[in-house]
Amino acid sequence: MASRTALVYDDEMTSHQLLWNDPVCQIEVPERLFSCWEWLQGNNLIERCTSVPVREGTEDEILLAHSSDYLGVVKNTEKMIKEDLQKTSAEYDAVYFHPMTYRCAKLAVGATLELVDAVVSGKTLNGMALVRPPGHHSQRSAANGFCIFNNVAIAAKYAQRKYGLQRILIVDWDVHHGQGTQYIFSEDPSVLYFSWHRFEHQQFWPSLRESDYDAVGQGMGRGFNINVPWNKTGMGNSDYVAVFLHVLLPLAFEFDPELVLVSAGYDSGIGDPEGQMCATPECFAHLTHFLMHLAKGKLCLVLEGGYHLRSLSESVCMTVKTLLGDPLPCLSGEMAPCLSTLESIHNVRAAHKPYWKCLMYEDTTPLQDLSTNLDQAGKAEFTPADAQPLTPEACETVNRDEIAKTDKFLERHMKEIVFPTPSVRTAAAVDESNTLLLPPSLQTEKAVDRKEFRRVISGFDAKLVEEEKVLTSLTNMMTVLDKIIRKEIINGLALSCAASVSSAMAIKYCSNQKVQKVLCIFLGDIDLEMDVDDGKVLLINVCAKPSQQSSTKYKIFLQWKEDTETTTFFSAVTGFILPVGYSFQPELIILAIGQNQSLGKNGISLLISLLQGLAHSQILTLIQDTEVNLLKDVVKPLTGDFVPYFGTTAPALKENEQIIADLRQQLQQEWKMLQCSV
Ligand code: X5A
Ligand code: ZN
Repeated sequence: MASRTALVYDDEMTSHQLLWNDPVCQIEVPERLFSCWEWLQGNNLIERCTSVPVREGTEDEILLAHSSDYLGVVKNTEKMIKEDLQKTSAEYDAVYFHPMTYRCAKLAVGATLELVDAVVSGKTLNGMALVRPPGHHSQRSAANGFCIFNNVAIAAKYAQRKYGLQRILIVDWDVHHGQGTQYIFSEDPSVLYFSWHRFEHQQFWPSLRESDYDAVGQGMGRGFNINVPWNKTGMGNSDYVAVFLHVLLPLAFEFDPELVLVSAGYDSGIGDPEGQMCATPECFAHLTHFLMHLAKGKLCLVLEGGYHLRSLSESVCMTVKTLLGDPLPCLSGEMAPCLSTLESIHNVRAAHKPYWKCLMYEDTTPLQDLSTNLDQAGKAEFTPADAQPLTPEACETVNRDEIAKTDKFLERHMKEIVFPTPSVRTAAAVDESNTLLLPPSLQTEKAVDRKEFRRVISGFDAKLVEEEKVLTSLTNMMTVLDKIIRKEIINGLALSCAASVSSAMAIKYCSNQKVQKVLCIFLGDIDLEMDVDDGKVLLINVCAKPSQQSSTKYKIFLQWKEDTETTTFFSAVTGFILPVGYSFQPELIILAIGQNQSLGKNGISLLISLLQGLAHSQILTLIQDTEVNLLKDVVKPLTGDFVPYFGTTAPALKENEQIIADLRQQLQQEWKMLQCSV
């Protein structure tokens, strides 16, 4: 069977290389590509993907984004001798040509288009193209920043032409601003371009005024260009995820793309000499995971930058593993975005408020005059290697030491965060009458009547063990939970005759088993007092009926007017539930679906799917038997072969947005990922 993930690669693209001494260009080496390939091989990821052969992009395809004069210039370099290559290179900023450059650049375009064909035609769900030279700095008539043809821009135009796509999202997570892509689509409302980039108040290359947050697009394209400037180096996992949760995802879901293209540069990863950022490889798994929820999962990643070979390769592996549907490692590090990030998030949200319904209730104005005051705030400064003038040889040593330091860090780090994947992903325990509702491939569990289980149950309430039906339902639940805790399965579900009792018991069992932090999300009415005050359990109750209780740090009540099942819920998920979840960093998740929950099936499956970014994807789902019709919709996201789809997320009711905003305000000092303003 063809795998759901395409991989496009050809080692011929390693033949483009620098032939003279140039300190700016020397980091863009052929090994970048080969090292990714080797690392994928070492992790047995290549055989798990559908391998797609590369081809040359045609002239017509290149002309979708470039002028014929410029195509002519590049074509001419094929026959040039070194001196002329050097001369042509010097006409552009940070570019080198080699006799094989034209050929490789055509292969990079063709590889990207083959990937788009595989994904849009439905041959595969998603995929990645490993290409050189990169593309996102390349402009209609200019090479720039190691880029010859703009692979991703051409791909977007190609997908529009060939498949009639009307909305394409381009996410550029490379650490540099893809100004080339921005220029090509700045007046085009059919392509939403998002880029974050090292900016440092315009001090960092390419040092353009139009890389700042207030460049929102022009003419018809106003609102369709999103720039998030990084004004500090040292940005890490929490900064990246905060920008996704509070900027990209709300806008992207409202945009409702039919295809997502990623300018996947990994110079935004730890150890990169260009980026000087701190995001660890698993961060890219999380970014990928978020994007897999758009466009019915149609996601194409195309390599751009990334100059620390180990960091680049580990991050590419994390990306591909996630595309394949493997469980995600937990995001490491302290989960709190820095002040400078909050300033950028605030500014870009303010700048885009006129164009996006999801931002319309913001009461914000840009903070540009604060930025200089904030200059001292934010991340610990990196000590720049060139603080005092160094000889070229000394420079070389410093760089080598820096590279080795990250190598060592990553070797340890990856051992710490990646744990072996259980061979069974999902198991279910439901009573006989309901097994028919489950897909035949699913592993079903029979309740195991263990002394230990009985002890927990009778310790909670002695009467419960006497009722056959209740006892079975609770032992069902514990059988599945126990397997999750023992890492025999990744996630599971159980039907319950009383979701409140089952959740309370599941929490108890976790604490007996020394599971330190449990996130319990309860949808619907809870009809007993939950004992969650020891800081080991965080309860979020999403309920329709207004409760008198007010929220505390570990017991949060989210209620709103029932009307808008998708919209309100959507902003609650990205703007509240996930930020709290990422701040808490649970070891295990209990998701209970009780009575009177007012959410639609799409909402529930989206929540289940996105929650798999937390707790190593370990989720126990409890469904009250009255809600048994939701069984199928719960199983699909758990087994991972389904993408919930919403359609565009229309404007939410002001009162409901206000409820979420107030809660965010109340709890953002406790759960720092909730912050989206300074
Ligand atoms: C694709 C890419 C970076 C160019 C940096 C020039 N280009 N200083 O990462
Ligand atoms: Zn870059």
